[in-house]
Amino acid sequence: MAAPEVTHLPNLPNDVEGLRQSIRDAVVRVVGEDPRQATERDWMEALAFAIRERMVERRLLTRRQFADEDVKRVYYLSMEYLIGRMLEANLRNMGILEPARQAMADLGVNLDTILDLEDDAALGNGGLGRLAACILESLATQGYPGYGYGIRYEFGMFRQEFEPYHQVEHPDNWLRYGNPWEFPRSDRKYPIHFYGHVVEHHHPRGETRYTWENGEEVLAMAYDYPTAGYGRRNVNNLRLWAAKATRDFDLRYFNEGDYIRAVADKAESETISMVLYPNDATAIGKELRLKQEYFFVSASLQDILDRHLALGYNLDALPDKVAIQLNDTHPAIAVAELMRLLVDCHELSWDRAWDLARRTFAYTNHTLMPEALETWPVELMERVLPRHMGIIYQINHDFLEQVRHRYPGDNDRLARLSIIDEQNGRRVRMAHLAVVGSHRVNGVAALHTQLLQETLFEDFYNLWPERFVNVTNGVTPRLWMIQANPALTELLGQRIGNDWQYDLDRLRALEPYAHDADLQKAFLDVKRANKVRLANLVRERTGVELNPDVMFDVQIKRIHEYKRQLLKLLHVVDLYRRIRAGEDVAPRVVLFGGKAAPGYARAKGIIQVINEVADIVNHDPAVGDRLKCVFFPNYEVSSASIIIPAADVSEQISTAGFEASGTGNMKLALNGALTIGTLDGANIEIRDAVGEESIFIFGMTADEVVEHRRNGPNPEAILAQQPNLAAAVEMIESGFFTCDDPGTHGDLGRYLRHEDPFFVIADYAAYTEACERADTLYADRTAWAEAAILNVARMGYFSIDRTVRDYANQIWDIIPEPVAPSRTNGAA
Ligand code: CJB
Repeated sequence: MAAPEVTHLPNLPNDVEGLRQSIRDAVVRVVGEDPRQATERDWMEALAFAIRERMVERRLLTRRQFADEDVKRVYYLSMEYLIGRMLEANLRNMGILEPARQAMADLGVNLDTILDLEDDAALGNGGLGRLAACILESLATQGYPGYGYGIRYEFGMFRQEFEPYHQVEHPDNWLRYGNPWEFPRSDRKYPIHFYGHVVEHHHPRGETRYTWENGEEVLAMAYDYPTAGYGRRNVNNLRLWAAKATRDFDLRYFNEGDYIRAVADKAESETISMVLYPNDATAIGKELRLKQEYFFVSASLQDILDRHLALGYNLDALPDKVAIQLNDTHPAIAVAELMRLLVDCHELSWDRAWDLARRTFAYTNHTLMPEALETWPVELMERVLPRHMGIIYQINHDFLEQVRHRYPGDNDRLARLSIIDEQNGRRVRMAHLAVVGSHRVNGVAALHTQLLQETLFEDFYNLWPERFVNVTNGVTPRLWMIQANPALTELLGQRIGNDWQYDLDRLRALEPYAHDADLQKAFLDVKRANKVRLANLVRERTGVELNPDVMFDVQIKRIHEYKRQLLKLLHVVDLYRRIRAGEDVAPRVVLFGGKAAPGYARAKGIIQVINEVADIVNHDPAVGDRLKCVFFPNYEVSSASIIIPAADVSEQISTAGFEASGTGNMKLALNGALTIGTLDGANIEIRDAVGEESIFIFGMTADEVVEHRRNGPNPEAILAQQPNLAAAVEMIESGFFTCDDPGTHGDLGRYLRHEDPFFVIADYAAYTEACERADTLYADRTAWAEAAILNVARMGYFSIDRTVRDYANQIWDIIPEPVAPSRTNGAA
């Protein structure tokens, strides 16, 4: 037993005086600057250090309690965490935002200015990465023992600029000034192996054993990011891995005498964690990507097993003490890696290891898009991860035996189910590996889960129906309401108190006041103030003036054909033409935001044409305030929190059957925007929750989309019957909006007229009709306010806290373990 003074944890004060002291000390002791000369950035760092020492204190208390209570832990494996800024979120969740504001003011520093200096941590592409960040925040908030694992990319999501119309990508050097939130753990390093070959060792009376020899080794080093729960003392941890060259590496190469090459090779081996691939819902297929996936999975599993054993559990207890969630197929190689660790390193029998692995893993699917389904050429897998290829063959062999017994003679079914796709040049289907190796598989919205069962995983569903569950996505109200929308938070507090912050269903208490004229007025005033805030930001970023008294119609999300930014753009062009023709149209601001994958030419073309249209529309004196079109540059978490509270209308207009869930739809609706949407993803559940009168549904259903495709779509015939739409397409393709080469958009015209793979043309009439319904309601301010208030009141289901409880109960079998106040040595 260590002496009490060794095991004692500090107990830092959280009042204004205590914080002021810590911050002032940190300027000197950590930042190394004289408080008389400290810059705003120095104060920002000092503040971050003062918070992080308090966070780590609670982190250690949380960890002690979890160890004492023998809890089961969940580990979330994700290639992406789209966190955004951390300073304000940490201050809020630690419950010290207001004392810190005062402490900073006492030191002569304005907290809001400081908050604005921080770069976003953008270690993700879009919905999938943001969901992961919301889940971690909720795990801590609800007191669940839950940990994230991922990659500490040196360069996150690229910064988007327009030059002048097309997207140009700039590197996101988010770590250039260091990062006060991370704890580098130089003692937490694991070797990660690539290439080489496998040697078989035959034992006369036992199983054959395998060793993986030669090849290259990189080290994965841990960086910890404490994650604080809101209104609780629990602080969990996000552990991100960075690649470091091994010492061996140094010796081997440096001794050969080519010093410069040796240094270059060392740097090369560290590129594994260098950059996030900026692709959303498309498989990348590059060797480096496979290495990234294996790198973080192997390090995480080694760490999980180490902790499990260090806590004194044996390996047979793994599924009782550990749940591992695979966030999409990116970490699916974990199934083979855990088998390797258990069988090759811990010498368990194959069957025992397989039973443990399957009961430990669960897999979330986030998309049905075929191009997103990762498959790796067998040849590549054999070269990079030879042992894993052997393990996958063995898993597949055992699995197909099972199928053969269940469906004798059904070879087509075997081929469809096999983990190896023999049709397309022999590839490993990572989604199949994930399903076979998991005890639960979930989709992220009711429709998505249903479609998974009926299409992508139909054969698996028939085999193991009990494995499939739905867990509809959610969003954290801490970021997406309390932080993003302080004015509405305040209003809610005055009317219904603050219980909704912990239990979002309590928003329902607002329902009886939806007709209340005072509330309606206050609600509309809040919305207007948020629109002014956004208009200021838009002016600063783009120079465009927006009138806060017209409808703000917002489509913010990754640029994808299936998300149909082109549908919205055709509407803009249609309105513009009608305004020029002297028609009276309801005024609106249309705001787009989102990034295109750098290699996705069609998506980049969509950005370009939106910017070109915007430029003409916004400068045409005949238009004035009746129509403005803005492409907000570099859409990211921090700008989302300004845009979302200002939206009147939320565009959720994907081709039905393609958007797995959407979460932007939830954030916007929670902030009082009314949705114009298709019956796709979670829009269906949003409609069920808010009621038909608070949402504008339009367009083909997922079944109708399938039917329409089967019948052979004919966009030209539709165009012939819709003169407004035809005129809009013509205007674009004729070069009306391009200043240089009028032929630029001919291709886009051909695409819409002859291909239209996502049925923009087929859904256009229904879409504009839905927009008109929205215009009519918007013109009636009372009716609009009532619908929007009801919308907010009924969004409780879409809290990430409900999502996380669904995972905990249906999949992970874990329970909350709130950190007891007494454990905090009396700290508040
Ligand atoms: N999603 O963001 C991504 N990236 C992918 O590679 C695949 C799917 C999105 O995940 C979100 C969270 O589940 C969903 O809401 C969204 O519909 C889906 O496109």
